[in-house]
Amino acid sequence: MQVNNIQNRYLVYPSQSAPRQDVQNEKSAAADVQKTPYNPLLSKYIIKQSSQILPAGTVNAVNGMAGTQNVQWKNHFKDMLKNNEATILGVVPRTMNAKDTDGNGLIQIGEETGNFINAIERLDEIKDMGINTLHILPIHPTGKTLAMGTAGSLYAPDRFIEDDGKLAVDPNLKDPDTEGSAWDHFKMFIDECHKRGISVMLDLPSCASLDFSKKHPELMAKEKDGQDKTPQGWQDIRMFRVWDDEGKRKLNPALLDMHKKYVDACVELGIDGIRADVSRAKPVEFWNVIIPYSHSIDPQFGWLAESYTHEDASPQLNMPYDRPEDQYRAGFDAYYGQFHIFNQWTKADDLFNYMKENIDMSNRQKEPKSMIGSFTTHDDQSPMYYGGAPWVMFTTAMQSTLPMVNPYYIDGVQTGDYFLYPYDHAHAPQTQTDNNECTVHTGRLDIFNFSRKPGGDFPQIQQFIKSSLAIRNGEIDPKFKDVIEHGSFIKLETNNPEIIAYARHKDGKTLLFVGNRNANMRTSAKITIPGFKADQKLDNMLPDYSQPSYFQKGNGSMTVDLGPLRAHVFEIDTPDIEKLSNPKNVMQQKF
Ligand SMILES: [Ca+2]
Repeated sequence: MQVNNIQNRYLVYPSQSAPRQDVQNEKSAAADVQKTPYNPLLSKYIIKQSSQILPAGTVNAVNGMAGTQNVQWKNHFKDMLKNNEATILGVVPRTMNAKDTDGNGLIQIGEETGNFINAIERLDEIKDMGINTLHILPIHPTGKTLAMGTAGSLYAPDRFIEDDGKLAVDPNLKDPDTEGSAWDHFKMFIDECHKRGISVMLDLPSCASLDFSKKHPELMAKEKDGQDKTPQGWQDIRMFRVWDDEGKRKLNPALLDMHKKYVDACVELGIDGIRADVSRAKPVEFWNVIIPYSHSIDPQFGWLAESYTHEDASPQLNMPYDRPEDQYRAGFDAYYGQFHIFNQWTKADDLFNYMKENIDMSNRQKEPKSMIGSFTTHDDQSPMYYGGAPWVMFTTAMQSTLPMVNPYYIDGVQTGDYFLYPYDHAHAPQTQTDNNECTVHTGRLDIFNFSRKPGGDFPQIQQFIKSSLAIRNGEIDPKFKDVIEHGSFIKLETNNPEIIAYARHKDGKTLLFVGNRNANMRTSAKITIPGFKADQKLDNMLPDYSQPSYFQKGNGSMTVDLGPLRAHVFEIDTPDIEKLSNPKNVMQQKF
């Protein structure tokens, strides 16, 4: 589709927004579809109207409410995080299964936005990929003042809970063709996840919208000059006042009360845990109250901190420094970590040093802790920019076999979405907010508008993820699950820092990972593998991609010549590899 055509037919582009060649080359399939001007409000109205003339049986995605009422589910999410057992997909219900029939990226007249009912259609595919946990990005009604995008940022909630104590759910997420409220539909969605063995983690925004702050001044932080406290770069949100008296370390009781009610409302819906957005925006004292409170209601309620690392903590204006270890001590089961900067780790030791630091940190805690494989989140640009599908496959093979890591994807990455939106910064005549600009963070998942379903043109990535997670999930050999989740992590010495090689070992079973970190060139190395035999049979458990690799086996070592970004996982027969390795290369998370 030509960007210029879009400009003429739908949208008024700002003059500085030059059409990009890559956008012009994408998606031309919609050229024949009749176009109508973009108008999200009218779109909603028409969808609603059309539902009234269609027979209900043809439009209900699930068989009414009755089908979801007797779901047997026992939350075990905290244990999943402790045991590195979660495989997570981050999803945005507003776009998750949106039907952008004309392919212009936006949902407009006659098209269907994502909602909780049509999202159910995607759960079987997600389960089939090997995912057992959804990270659901915020689902609250969005603030409309100084808003970002025509739908409002997911992280600028207008309210968190309703007057009746129920979780506040964005009415846009209600399917107009299915009976019940948006809350009912969320409950149906959660039940459908549980039916498939998928746990549900909800995203708790760290700040509130401007509209919220006006309604709840008692909850909001002020600068010394009386101005609202606003995180740098985010005009649409305001920060909470966490202290009543910071000197005496007395927390704001109204804010604690609101968050307890939030936990209650989550448990009522059957939600299994919370992802705390910018967890450092609240002090450990705060989490020391809220997390134990959640466990008093549901001992298996799991907590993931959006926290990175001590050294890297950017001194962002108005945000305290990041302290992942404090977050662990405060009760979080897992944190984000630094894999999103893996593109800057050009040497294998960068990875090994980082893993050692984290395993040591977990071992200092009272119970095991974990990370997520945050190679790409909604805050990061698509990993496709770093090396296309092979990059995603390479990092998939790694995060499927690393210790202390729960694999993580943001929706769209599994099929290679570049997160380019043709309407990027365009001016829309109609909006649900006070903003007519279709704000997008270019190259990142759209969280500001009613946009298309995430996804790209590389289904082979999803197949690779499925094969890779199948090793981890124990589908190829049930013992591999235990090796990957609980086994030792053995760094293997090589004579080339671009080759990443490690073994995972438990109870006599060994998995070997060998990969070429270089995105552009073949790389060779000799890898020392204690206990390895020259007659070892090598069957790569991962699908082929990129260029072929070559292996020359010897006793105690292997010489490899690997294609760019090529990763391999083998089972090898080295029952004594731990004993034969240099002890400083053997790392073990304590359980
Ligand atoms: Ca469209």
